[in-house]
Amino acid sequence: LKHPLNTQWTLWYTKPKVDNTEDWSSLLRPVTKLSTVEEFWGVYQSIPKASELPLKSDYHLFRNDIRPEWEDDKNAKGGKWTFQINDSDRALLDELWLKVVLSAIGETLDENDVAINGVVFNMRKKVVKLAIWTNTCDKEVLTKIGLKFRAIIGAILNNKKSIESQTEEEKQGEKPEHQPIEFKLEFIKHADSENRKIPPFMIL
Ligand code: M7G
Repeated sequence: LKHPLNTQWTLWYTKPKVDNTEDWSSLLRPVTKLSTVEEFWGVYQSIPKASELPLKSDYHLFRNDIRPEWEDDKNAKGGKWTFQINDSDRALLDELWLKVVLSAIGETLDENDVAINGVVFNMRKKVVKLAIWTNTCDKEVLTKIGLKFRAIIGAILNNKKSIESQTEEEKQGEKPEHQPIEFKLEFIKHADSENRKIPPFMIL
């Protein structure tokens, strides 16, 4: 028995640029298409974990034939919610990416199933970026998606923190106190993507 996904998704990979003769479009490649839950897990087991990607490479998982580029018609009027994390904990990075991917293909990010175009993982120097790409800049829609994104990240970061603090506190026989971890999400319109001086359209 196979469990179909709501739509087909395409996994894309951007390989790292080694010299300046290579432009963006020559580095970006579709890897495979996914139509069922079973196909998703099969691919997930057989490709490198997100945390194992080389510097300057990306994973992109996009709905149907939408390209993971600002220029695609379906992306042009939208933008991306982005979260940056400076942490080398591989298990944490993999969990963050997996939960974001599952929420995208499980269609739990957006009540109406229409605003999410894809999700992106960027491996960069000292930082990993996670993004959710939308086809709209409607603030009401974006707020709902942004809050879901926050909840996913918050749950994972706070869980890690409470496990770490438990072991510390246990040694001292004290009850751990729970200060939620602070972090920021920014929404950047694709139309502003090439000009990094423009402030984010929304912050959560
Ligand atoms: P990035 O991966 O979004 O950011 O873009 P970062 O590497 O600074 O963290 C890096 C570069 O890749 C951009 O400056 C562009 O040259 C190219 N690039 C990335 N994206 C997502 C696009 C795109 O959608 N279209 C085009 N034409 N170039 C892109």
